[in-house]
Amino acid sequence: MAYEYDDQNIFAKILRREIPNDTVMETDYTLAFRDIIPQAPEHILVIPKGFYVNHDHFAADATDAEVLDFTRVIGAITHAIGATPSTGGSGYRLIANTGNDGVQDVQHLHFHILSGRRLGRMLQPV
Ligand code: DGP
Repeated sequence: MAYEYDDQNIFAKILRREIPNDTVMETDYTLAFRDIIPQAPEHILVIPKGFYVNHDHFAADATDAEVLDFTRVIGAITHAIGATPSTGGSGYRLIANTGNDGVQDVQHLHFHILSGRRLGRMLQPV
């Protein structure tokens, strides 16, 4: 089943500048901004500017340039906030909630970058 992108989702409105955002990094293909309800000292959302519902959609349909840029922006941010273990950082977590079971609230692909405190185990064993 093909994905249908709803251009009324909140991140589409942020991309159109209808809603303000606290931008962390922006490129031709990618926007990163602070989450409105932070769950860690650093809680940043990274979204492609293209209209992709989730990572599956993005992986299938995005151009190589979009995929490369999105991946590099995430890497640049984790470095910029001092979270990367290779530079002495304490680490971080990437989350991409997807679909119903993944409890994805906003239907535009986004990765959460969470950092700045010990985050605990992600899930409890079944
Ligand atoms: P998810 O459940 O993975 O779809 O996460 C959606 C996230 O989006 C959630 O952590 C809160 C955040 N969010 C929702 N509305 C806004 C908004 O208007 N601005 C910003 N910056 N973040 C938002």
